[in-house]
Amino acid sequence: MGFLAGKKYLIVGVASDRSIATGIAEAMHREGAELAFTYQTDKLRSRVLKAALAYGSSEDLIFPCDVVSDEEIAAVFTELSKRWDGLDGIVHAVGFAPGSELDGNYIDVGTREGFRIAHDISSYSFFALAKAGREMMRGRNGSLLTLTYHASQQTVPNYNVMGMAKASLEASVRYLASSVGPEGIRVNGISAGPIRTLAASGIKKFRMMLDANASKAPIRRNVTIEEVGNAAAFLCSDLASGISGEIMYVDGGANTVAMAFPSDDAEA
Ligand code: NAD
Ligand code: 0WE
Repeated sequence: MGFLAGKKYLIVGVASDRSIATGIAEAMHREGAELAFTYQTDKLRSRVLKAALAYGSSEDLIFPCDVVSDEEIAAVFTELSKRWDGLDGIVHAVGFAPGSELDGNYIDVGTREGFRIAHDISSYSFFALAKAGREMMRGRNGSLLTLTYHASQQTVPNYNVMGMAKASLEASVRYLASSVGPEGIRVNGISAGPIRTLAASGIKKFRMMLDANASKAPIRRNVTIEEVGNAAAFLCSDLASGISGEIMYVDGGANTVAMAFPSDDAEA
């Protein structure tokens, strides 16, 4: 029996079969969890349905949800509570800033509106889902999980305002953990290394970033959505009952290296 047998989770952030949320759904399904999903737009519905069916879910457990809308977020839990008597956790794998904010020197390309959108979609939405899902998680030792990136702590070219939004999201993990811990809910984040997903497509020099990261990482390669999925399933499970307010790195150790020689292996 898997370590998530009998547990029910809502997954927010599937957009393709390469989404980090898809890797998480796969691992959670393998460990016996029941899953519900949301999709951002009608255009993405068929892809989310495909993932839902692949991971043991069904058409009546997928819900529209643009996280900028409190009404749509509320409707997800209204509908979900008609099908499930409770919820053991929410996975938030959502991030967005206008494309123009992620291409060029921060002080040149940054705007007030870009800042607002990045923080609303990438950080506030985690809090909004936690607030709306709180009632369904009551009395079940639930767990909230989000996805972040190390550019919240150290600069990465072009990540710009997303770095601020991820710093806010990581602080939100700690404040939410402190806030809902007394009711048994744990809150954590996974800081993933770079992975080629839809959110990474169109990012200039992403190939170079992947290569640089692989050579810096102690494991000398990039991580996969399956590896992030396994860590996510663990953090959401009772195996992680002592872990809350934590940002766990799943980046092959890249964040622990201050300096790497590019030709390390060749010269060894
Ligand atoms: P992805 O494009 O597959 O997923 C991003 C998701 O965000 C999509 O499902 C999209 O529909 C959703 N989204 C965006 N705006 C939304 C809105 N207004 N309402 C509802 N949903 C919305 O890309 P991904 O890489 O799997 O991203 C998932 C998370 O992982 C993001 O938070 C991202 O910042 C984080 N992350 C990604 C990487 C990477 O290199 N890919 C590394 C570390 C962290
Ligand atoms: O969090 C992310 C992706 C964030 C993202 C990506 C896009 C592209 C398309 C947010 N908003 C948008 N908006 C769009 O219009 N990552 C961790 C992946 C990523 O994105 C980068 C990276 C890495 C790594 C952007 C610049 C530099 C590095």
